[in-house]
Amino acid sequence: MRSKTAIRKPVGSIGAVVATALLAGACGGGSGSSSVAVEPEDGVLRIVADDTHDFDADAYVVSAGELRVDYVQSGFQNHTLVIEGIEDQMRLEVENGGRDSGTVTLQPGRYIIYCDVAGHRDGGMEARLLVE
Ligand SMILES: [Cu+2]
Repeated sequence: MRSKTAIRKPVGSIGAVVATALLAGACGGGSGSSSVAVEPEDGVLRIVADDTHDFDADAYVVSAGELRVDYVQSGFQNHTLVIEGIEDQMRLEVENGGRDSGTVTLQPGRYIIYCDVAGHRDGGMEARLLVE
């Protein structure tokens, strides 16, 4: 995990640029989401879903402890967001351009986030969540 320091903390600008770039490129379609790790901005981790059954990044990097997640659907379909193994702690649900947010408390480790709508995870709707 120590090698992660290079993309640590200048909270704000880097994440904003990455998120903007990902949104701008979101029409590329398919499973080709960026492998860039996205970090929270101002303590809020923003995750965007669309109608390609994919999240806006392959990996999200956050600090241990309480995390606020803001989940946005830029398309129309119904999607959820849960964390594997602790699905009971937080379940966000969006559709039709909407958003949902929630808070979860995380121990350090490697997690998988996914959408639990039938067939979506099998279609590639999962991503890594690294908690440092
Ligand atoms: Cu989904």
